[in-house]
Amino acid sequence: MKDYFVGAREYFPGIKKIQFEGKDSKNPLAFHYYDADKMIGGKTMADHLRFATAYWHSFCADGTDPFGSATMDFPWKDSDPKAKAEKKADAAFEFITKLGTPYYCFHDVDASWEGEGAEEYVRNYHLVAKWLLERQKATGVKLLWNTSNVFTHPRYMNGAATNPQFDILCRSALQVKTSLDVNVLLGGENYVFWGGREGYMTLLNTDMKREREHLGRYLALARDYGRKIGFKGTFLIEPKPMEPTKHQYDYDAQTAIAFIREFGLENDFKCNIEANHATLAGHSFDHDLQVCADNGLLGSVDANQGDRFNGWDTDEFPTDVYETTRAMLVILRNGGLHGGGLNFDAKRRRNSTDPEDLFLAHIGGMDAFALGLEIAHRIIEDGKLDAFVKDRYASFDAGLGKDFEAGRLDFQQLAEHGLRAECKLVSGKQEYLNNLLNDYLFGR
Ligand code: XUL
Ligand code: CO
Repeated sequence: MKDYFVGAREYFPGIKKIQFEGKDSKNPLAFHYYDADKMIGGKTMADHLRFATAYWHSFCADGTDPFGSATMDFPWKDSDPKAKAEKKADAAFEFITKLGTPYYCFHDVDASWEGEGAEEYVRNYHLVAKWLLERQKATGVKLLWNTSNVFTHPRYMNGAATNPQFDILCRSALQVKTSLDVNVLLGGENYVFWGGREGYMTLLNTDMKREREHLGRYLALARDYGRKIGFKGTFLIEPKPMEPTKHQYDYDAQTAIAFIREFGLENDFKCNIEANHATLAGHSFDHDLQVCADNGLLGSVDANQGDRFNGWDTDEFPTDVYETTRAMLVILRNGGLHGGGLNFDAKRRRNSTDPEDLFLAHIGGMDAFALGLEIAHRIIEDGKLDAFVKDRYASFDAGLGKDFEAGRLDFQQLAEHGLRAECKLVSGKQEYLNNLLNDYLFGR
């Protein structure tokens, strides 16, 4: 990555390129654990973690919440939407290159703007895509994924691909098609569908079967279009159980995978797992990652964390090393993220208003995942945890247990063995394993 692209002006003055200074450094604007070039198990940290900056939280979310107005004073604000978009692109690339995430992600309307009507929307987006391409070429920053925001505009209040009005389904298809065109231009490695309004508020007004079939057909058609124009990456479905819609069709990883299989999309689609979406569904982050890994459908990750004391999507930066370690265990055992990455779908708190707070937030997230990577690697190398789990299933590695796994026994034979089965109580040893994990975390 080139040092940094500076547009017409510097948007984060006084902040230099963030360097790795090690764990003894007292400099908060430095990495203490993320050392991009450090080799871990044959790959650099950068290649393991494939970090991405999210355009929407970092350069668009101005601190507005349901109870208060904007708190962030973005120096790229401008009453002219075109000038604002161009300044925002400069600010974004300055930030990304100073921070050093190799990738970025965006929604159409994060980087561009709606304008007056559908044709202008398409024109604006192509113009912005040209600016983004120039900045990608100047810096070496790459596009992990883009997506279409088909949930904010009032026209999508009843959904996009699952809207009961065909016209609105088509209007959203225009956005997805344009985003795919832009993706191919920018060499995007994945394309995301998050169905924030694909679901229902009440069954009293909803034909769920028809809506899900529309979504399945729509995704297949988008896939066909993408392949036709040369998109070689992976399509990703990002599950979330609720918020904004009461009941979203891609509730969690298992539901999204069933959907992918039901509509024959498994050769082109995988999942983009977001930590705070998993917890909102009542699962741990590593649970949803493991479900995808077990199905060969772990595509990419939206790296964030929720607040354990409330039940919505707070999109905080990941700082909990216990969680990042458990996530990295799944990712390492999956052989890595392959074409995916760790995208910071996370926002600083609305009262973190200093420009440096945006850097500090990302540095914390990158360091937390770097630590998680190192610890998870150590756990796997050491082998104690894996050996424990393997041993727990030893009764399936020989004799009748092995025959059962190989499909050589019928149900009557299982029952016959049951007649003389020895049903010993074998401890699951969860407390021992929790303590072992703490030993790895705190280096004993
Ligand atoms: C919303 C969310 C989205 C998707 C992309 O909760 O996670 O930002 O990641 O649309
Ligand atoms: Co997300």
